[in-house]
Amino acid sequence: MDKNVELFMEGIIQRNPGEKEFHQAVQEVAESIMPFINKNPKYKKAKILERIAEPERVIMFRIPWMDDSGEVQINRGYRIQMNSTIGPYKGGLRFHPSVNLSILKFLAFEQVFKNSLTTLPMGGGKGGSNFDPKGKTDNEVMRFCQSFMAELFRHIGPNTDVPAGDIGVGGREIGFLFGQYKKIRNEFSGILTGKALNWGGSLIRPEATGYGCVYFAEEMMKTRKETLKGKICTVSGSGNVAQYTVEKLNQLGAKPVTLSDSNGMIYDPDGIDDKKLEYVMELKNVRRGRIKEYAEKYGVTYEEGKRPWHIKCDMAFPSATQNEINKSEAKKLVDNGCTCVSEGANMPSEPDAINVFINAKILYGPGKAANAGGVATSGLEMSQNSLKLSWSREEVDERLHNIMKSIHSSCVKYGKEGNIVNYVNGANIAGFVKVADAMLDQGLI
Ligand code: NDP
Ligand code: 2IT
Repeated sequence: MDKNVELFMEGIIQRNPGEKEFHQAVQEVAESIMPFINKNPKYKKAKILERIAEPERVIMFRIPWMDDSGEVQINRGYRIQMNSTIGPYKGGLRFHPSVNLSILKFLAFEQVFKNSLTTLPMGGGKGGSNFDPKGKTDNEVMRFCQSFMAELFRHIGPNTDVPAGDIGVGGREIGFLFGQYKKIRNEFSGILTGKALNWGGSLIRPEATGYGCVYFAEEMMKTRKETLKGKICTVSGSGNVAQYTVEKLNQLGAKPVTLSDSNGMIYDPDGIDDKKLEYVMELKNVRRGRIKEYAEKYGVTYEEGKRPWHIKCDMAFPSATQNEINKSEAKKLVDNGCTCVSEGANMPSEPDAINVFINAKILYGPGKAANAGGVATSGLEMSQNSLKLSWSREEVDERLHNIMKSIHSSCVKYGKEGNIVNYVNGANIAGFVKVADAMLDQGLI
């Protein structure tokens, strides 16, 4: 490791003990940025990298609520307000039992660079709780969301901090959270994105992360004069991002063949077509069942406890969670002929896996670039809320598509190495420059 990165990481590890996901995310960025900073001493002198890795504010709070049997439950809530230099804090809320400070700080840190790449005026934040929505009734989820917002409301606002969904937070949860905010503040304003259409939401926001991730893959493939037509694609997860990744892959003539959840994966060599996707959406979004049922319904393979990376494919779309591709899985993908990985999830590839992709010179689009379509469309939802207007499906989709093309161009601008593009360096440097320059403009903040 570069000596400067090593010294910098020593400080990070000392100040943030035990936060391994946060260390991982910061180190990846530091490795990309350090050579750039060394060539541009103004950033070094102002200690921008050190400042950018320190959250502006961390909020942690108690969430007491009562379950259906009358028992008191206590969860922990968080909001990491990481950086507001180029706009209000913006980023999702995650409800998952694994949620802790390290995971939310890594996500908030990534969000700063991602939001900068979108071209829209959004700072970075992330929040959530160790609450597990699985197996809870709608009433329990509602009471939890109300208690969560009973504290969060004082820290957010349309010009301060605008949360949205992430793992475990979809339309249902955003509805309960919005209702509670409106009641406490007596104010109808765009304090969350991912709202339903009839109370301030935007068309295409549910689709945006998956669609954007496929648009990004399309741009990467164009650099090698390739299209998605006929490409066999592995997809992990089966939630919001995975579902709309599959939908867009089908629209572009590719063939998605896998999906997964935390219990296992299904492999459907004939392809997960629109009809089967409709079944998945009903299974996951309405019945909230397990992906195993897909295998039973369509008579295909189900592998308990497995992830899909051993299945032969041309392109891979990790869309479940962090660190879901390790080094040997990355090798397997490359050995099987996979030439493109576009990350719908945040930090799904372990550092060793990323090295495998980069060394093999395949097209590797890191999450902060490839999945930025979700937050970008949240930005479009905020614009529509401010204008008190709603744009058509076509208009939002076209804006999303153009933003993904522009993110791709920024990655090429900053990541070109000879005749290949290092999208990791490209995304990190492009995301950094905009925020760093704004921090220089605004003085010691
Ligand atoms: P959902 O909650 O809709 O779906 C998550 C999916 O991933 C589920 O299938 C879930 O399985 C699986 N999963 C979650 N945690 C794990 C785990 N620890 N191990 C194995 N499988 C797991 O979330 P999203 O689709 O919204 O989010 C997926 C990823 O995309 C996350 O990394 C998120 O940060 C990222 N992302 C989301 C955006 C958005 O707009 N929603 C925007 C940008 C990135 P199970 O049901 O069994 O838990
Ligand atoms: O990781 C992400 O970019 C999100 N979960 C979406 C954030 C948002 O504000 O739409």
